[in-house]
Amino acid sequence: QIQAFVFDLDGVITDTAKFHFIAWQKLAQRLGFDIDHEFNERLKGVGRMDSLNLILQHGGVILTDEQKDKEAAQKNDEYVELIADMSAADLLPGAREALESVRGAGLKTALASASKNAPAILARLGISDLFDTVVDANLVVNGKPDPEIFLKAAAQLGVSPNACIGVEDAVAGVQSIKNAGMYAIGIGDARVLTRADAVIDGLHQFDVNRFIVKD
Ligand code: B16
Ligand code: MG
Repeated sequence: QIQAFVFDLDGVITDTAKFHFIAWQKLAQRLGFDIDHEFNERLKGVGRMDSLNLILQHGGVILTDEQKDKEAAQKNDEYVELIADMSAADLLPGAREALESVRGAGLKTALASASKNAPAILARLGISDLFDTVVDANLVVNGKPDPEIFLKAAAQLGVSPNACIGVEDAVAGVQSIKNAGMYAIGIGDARVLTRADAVIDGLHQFDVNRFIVKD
């Protein structure tokens, strides 16, 4: 019996990837190289420091740990400035309706995001009150595909993982859900999200009744 849904943020509820891209591109250019949109795809769902390491590798640049901390902080300052202008207009189609339908069916909702900025983004989008609990990167040690973030969300909800459904757009995110022992809904291309139990184009196609059994 399904009791809760655990949602990823970027690519599911809103598109922050475009803001991350602008800030990462600035960082790359400071260091003398470029990143493109295709490369940006590899950063989706990947935490801040792991993303920085992938970018540095891509540009063939080696930095000390101290320099990395400084660059990551500057990137985040720029990113925070970009997301300050976000509003409900930045919700992806069907996102609010999906959250409301889950709650309307008497189920719990959680957010599982690799972003340390997740609570601030929910506030900007005006949907903080639609989540029973939020697990962001500040609360976990291991990034996706490790199951830690989804398991922590289930624990905070007080629900067994096998009574949860996870919703993710990234390959590593779907793996994290499956590693946690949950049913996985993928958002995107079924040929890419091969481990997902079901794949839809976006939350505008989400129908809670398709995934729960009513008694
Ligand atoms: P921050 P998600 C992820 O969000 C993004 O997809 C990823 O590109 C980003 O690097 C990561 O959050 C960390 O974000 O720098 O704000 O802590 O998809 O897990 O919601
Ligand atoms: Mg995502």
